[in-house]
Amino acid sequence: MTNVTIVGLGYVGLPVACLCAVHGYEVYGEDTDKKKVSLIEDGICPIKDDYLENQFKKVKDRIKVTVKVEEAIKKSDIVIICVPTPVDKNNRPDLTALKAACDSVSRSMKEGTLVIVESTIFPGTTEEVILPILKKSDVKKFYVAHCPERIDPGNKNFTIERIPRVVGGIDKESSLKAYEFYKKIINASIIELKSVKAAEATKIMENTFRDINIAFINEMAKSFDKAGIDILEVIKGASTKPFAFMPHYPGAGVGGHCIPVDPYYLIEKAKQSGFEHEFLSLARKINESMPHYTVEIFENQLKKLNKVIKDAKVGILGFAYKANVDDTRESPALKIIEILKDKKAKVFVFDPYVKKGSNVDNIDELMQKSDYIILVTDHKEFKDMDLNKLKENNIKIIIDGRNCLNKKRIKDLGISYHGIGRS
Ligand code: SAJ
Repeated sequence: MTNVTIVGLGYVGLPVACLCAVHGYEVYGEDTDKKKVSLIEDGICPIKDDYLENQFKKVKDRIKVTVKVEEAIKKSDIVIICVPTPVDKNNRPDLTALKAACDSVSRSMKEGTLVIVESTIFPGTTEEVILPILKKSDVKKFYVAHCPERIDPGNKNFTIERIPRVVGGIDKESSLKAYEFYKKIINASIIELKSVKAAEATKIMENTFRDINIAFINEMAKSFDKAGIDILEVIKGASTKPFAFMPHYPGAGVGGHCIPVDPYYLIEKAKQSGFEHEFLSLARKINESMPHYTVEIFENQLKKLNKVIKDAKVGILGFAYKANVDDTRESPALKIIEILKDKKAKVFVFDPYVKKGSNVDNIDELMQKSDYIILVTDHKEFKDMDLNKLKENNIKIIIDGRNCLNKKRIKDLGISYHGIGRS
């Protein structure tokens, strides 16, 4: 029986642990969040995601989380590191968790262990940071590869086993061992790249590609708003081109643990080798401006009603960073709420997926307490809401931060509507 230890049981590690268990591996898991560990011990999936909860139910008794991580690593042939790699307040890569995980591995791995890192890292991290720590081990031979995670939380089509992967090893044997492992658990193509750096750069490039495209459409939205052009119409038009156009959508901001973070991993690393990523940095600036832009639109609408933002009762629909998930990391809602509070508005928040972020119990209560609404997350519950309730609760302005509501219906109800590049 091949033993696998997964270090980090979050949005990435837990799906990997379930997948390994489904494929018959003896699975050990560890997470520094003891609340998460005790939920898993009690057979409760700590992450709200239909697919993952389903998978977890099938294998929950086969993921051992009580064993100390170093005891587990001692018994494991494969160790997969899936810890967070965020940025600090200056947008510099924070590898604290990764280094701690590597320390545990170097203290306890056995001969011939295959160490795989799935966490997103900048090109050079494996050779410059991870290897020096692992080499502190007295083990003579071990293997190291990078296989960047490609989890898309909430995506029902591309579940983990259906997403193609790339692997790159510190040497040919490491790369081959990682390739063979993923071939066993993933039902999609596995590509071996020629170097571990190429694998590190792949993930950074694919997510930076997404960030600049979102920045592009956010800038177009700001421009079209001035020109009175509905950007959704234009995206619909451009999308009829069967090649060379890829639709992205403007919004109240760019959140999550990937897109707003990964570009900085490259920007900061490139700076060390004397290269300034002007374009990537500008794209980040544009995307980070969207929460402010959303509040600015709201204030402009208030002015038209001769109202001011001080003491305005504003309902925020959505706290999560994207639709139909409970993850709030880097969520634009956090920034929008902060700006509104700085301007002395009274803020009510409701998110059906994030009870702890809500200060009212349901959408009805939010509408009763608010005079104005800013939709930040396009959860299906909000897209399907009964718009008549806006009228019944005398909502005067709705800012549609995801351009997901029926603009005409809202205007016909005599309510001021403004989206992002859509009015
Ligand atoms: N967003 C926009 N406009 C868009 C797309 C997204 O404003 O056109 C915003 C979302 O509202 C959210 C943020 O950007 O706040 C990130 O959205 P996302 O759809 O990129 O969701 P993530 O962060 O879960 O991204 C993951 C990524 N997957 C991995 O890193 C393995 C990303 O590479 C995928 O492209 C993305 O899922 C996906 O396609 O759904």
